Order: sequence, then structure tokens, then C-alpha cells
Amino acid sequence: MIGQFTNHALARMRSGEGVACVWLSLGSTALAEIAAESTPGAIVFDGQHGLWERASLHAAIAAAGASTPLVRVQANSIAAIGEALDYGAQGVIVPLVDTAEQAAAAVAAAQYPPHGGRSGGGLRPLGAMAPYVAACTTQILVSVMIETREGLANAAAIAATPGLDMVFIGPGDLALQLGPDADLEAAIQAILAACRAVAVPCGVFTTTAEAARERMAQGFQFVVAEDDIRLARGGIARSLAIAQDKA
Ligand code: 3PY
Ligand code: MG
Repeated sequence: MIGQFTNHALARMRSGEGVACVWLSLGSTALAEIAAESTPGAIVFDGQHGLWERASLHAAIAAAGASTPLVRVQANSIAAIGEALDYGAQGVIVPLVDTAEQAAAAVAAAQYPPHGGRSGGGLRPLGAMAPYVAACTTQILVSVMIETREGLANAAAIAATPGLDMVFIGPGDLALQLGPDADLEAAIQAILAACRAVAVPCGVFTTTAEAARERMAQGFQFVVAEDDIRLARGGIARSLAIAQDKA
């Protein structure tokens, strides 16, 4: 059961603060519980590239505790966005958004009629549907990712989409799209500037805690402090190197 809820990550971003999230791809509910012990501002469950299965995602969202649970969904559709929210996610991050029209579709997919096309259902919403529906009008965080050449070209229009809570930059895909000779950093800063021009929070995927801190200092309001793949890979490699005296 969810009922009335407050999205603390969204509140922080609306008041100009930054949020450092933990990003989980490995599909482990136990890891969600461990991440929640450190109360990150948000826990993002990666439904696009991650290993999440439906029932374990449902359980992991409940394990987020005081951290705001968000899902990076697989697609910009009413089905994918509605599924994540039905499980109790308090927001979605929608990948590969190219245009303002697509951003508007993502915003609408996260809202019930008359504001949007979300379908009513799901174990947790149905437990206290009326207060939940009322809370959704102000508390669901909708973020779209700019990570394509077309999205970059349309950054100003995308950022200005009514109801959009955040633009989130995917530097990995953006680098693939722009090619090795492009100035990736200039593209990232241009997107940040487009967001600032319309006072919409901008986030960026970061791959080290140090980069996350630097990006926050630059004005990005949503960064990745840690992700489970790098935590596992880095931790295992480091420990083996030390144990074998190769560090
Ligand atoms: C990207 O860098 O493209 C991402 O989507 C980060 O997850
Ligand atoms: Mg990406």
C-alpha cells in the first residue's frame, strides 16, 4: 500500500539542492537493502540495461526505505512507465529522448487522466488509491535522458517541456552518438546551460564518486555516487591485487 507520499528527492531538487543516487543494475534486492542503509537521496533501479525481473524489482523498491526509489525504464511508453510506478517507484528516468514531443509523452504517461494516460492498477497503488492518485499529481518525478545527437540539438525545447522535473544526461550514449572527435564536454555543458535557462534541474551519469562531487559543484542536481557493477568489479579487482601483493 502506498497512499499519500512525499518525494524527498524531488523536493530537494525543487529547492535547488543536489541528489547523489546509488544506481543498481544487478537485480539484487539484498543490494537495495544494503544501499538503503546509507540513505542515499535516491536509489535508481536500471530497467533499461539492468538485470531486474519484475517481482524482484517490486521487492527492491520496497527495500529503498527513506531513499526515493526511481526506475530507469526500458522505453518511453505508458506500459513501461506505468509498470515502474505501479511497483511503487516515485519517478522514472526515460532513456533516449530526442524531442520535446517525446518528453511530453513521458510526462503524460506518468499521470492519470485527465492529466495523462496512466492506467490504474498495481498492488501498492490500489491499497489506497484515492490519496495515491492525489499525491501523484505533484510527487512523481519525471526525467528524460538526453543522450542522442537529436536530443542534444533539441535540448532547449526538451528542457522547456511542461511538467518535466529533470533532464538527465547519458554521457556514454552521447559519446557513441557524437563520435570520438566530438567535444563531449562541450555538449554536456550546453545541455546544462539549456536546463538552467528554463530553471529545470539537470543531472548527469557519473562513474566515480569524485566525478559526482565535481558535477554537483558545476550545478548538476542529480549524480551517481556509486553503482553496483563498478562497486563489485572495482572491489574484487582491488582486493585481489592487494592479497596478491600487486597493488
Ligand atoms: C549513458 O551514459 O548513456 C547512460 O545511459 C548512463 O547509464
Ligand atoms: Mg544511455
